[in-house]
Amino acid sequence: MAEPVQTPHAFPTRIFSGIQPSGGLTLGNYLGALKRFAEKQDEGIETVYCLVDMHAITVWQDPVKLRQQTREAAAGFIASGVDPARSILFNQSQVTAHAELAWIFNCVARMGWMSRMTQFKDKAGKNSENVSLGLFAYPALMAADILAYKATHVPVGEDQKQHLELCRDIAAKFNNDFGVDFFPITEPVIEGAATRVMSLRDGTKKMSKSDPSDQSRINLTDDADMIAKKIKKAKTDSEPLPSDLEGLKDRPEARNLVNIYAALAGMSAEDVIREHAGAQFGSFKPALADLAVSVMGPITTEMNRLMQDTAEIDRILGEGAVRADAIARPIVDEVYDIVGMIRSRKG
Ligand code: AQP
Repeated sequence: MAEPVQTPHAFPTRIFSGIQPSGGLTLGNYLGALKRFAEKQDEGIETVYCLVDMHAITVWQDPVKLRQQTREAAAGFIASGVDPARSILFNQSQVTAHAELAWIFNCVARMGWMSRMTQFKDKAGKNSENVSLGLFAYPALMAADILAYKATHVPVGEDQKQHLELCRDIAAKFNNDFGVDFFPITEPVIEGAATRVMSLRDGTKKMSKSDPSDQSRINLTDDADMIAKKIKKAKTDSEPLPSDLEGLKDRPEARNLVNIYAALAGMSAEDVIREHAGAQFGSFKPALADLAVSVMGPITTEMNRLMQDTAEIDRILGEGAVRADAIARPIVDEVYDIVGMIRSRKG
């Protein structure tokens, strides 16, 4: 059972989160993020959701594909239950406050903090001299995304925990350096049975939209046949499912499929194991495939329908950007004032 969202300080509760349109959305994005974004909105909390296109270009993006992926991601949000009338939904580059605050935070964050970010190390690999400066600065832009709205809570998957800690460090240092209580110390909200959905090909690697192997993930655009095929081919071992979770300790692929089942069915992993104890993958995989198709099928259909009218998607994003700007602009203007910058331009 998820903990109720609590505001830890004087700031009103506001949720912010984002997804990079750096490829097609995956089941990991759906279970770790989108599904929970819609739940938070349905709880009546103020929710601001962003397609972080400026994060996406920290690695090379083909401009034509980036536009397509951004629209497709917007369709994915809406098809997953994010209602643009109740949540603010927009793409990052349309609200300049993000980039402006990111620069201030580049001057607050310390090189040592940034150098410890494991996602940078993973993405840069042995090539760290040759990746973009933006990839290194990514977490400062992420802190700006969140704090431009003084967001108090950020629902994310497990992989973003370290970036959220950095966001808290930046907020605390800014408040301390300038002697203000301006930014909230934002809480990560990491909950549910699938905070870290793993690759279908390697249970120790996160399912990721930029994994070179399409077999490693379920895309939100995959049809029923494709979903069933990918689950059937998913790497597993030859043992049947055990009778408790302890028995899955050293079986990352099996554990991943159980977690996915639990998250899709809205059950705990313990209950899934109890229900399927002793089952071979020959029967568990088809059950999982049926469940995945029944949950994902309507989302895919709705995404396809929404993608028929890209002008309407652009209109929704534009309208969301105006609403987002109305919150972020005064906050960033106040930041300039706190930092000591003259703001005398008229018009
Ligand atoms: N495998 C996952 N399991 C659970 N949650 C996940 N998220 C991503 N993958 C999983 C959550 O989705 C949100 C958006 O992530 P993102 O697109 O901004 O960046 P990412 O975490 O780097 O996702 P990808 O798919 O791995 O993108 P690429 O391949 O472009 O780097 C976040 O809340 C994330 O936790």
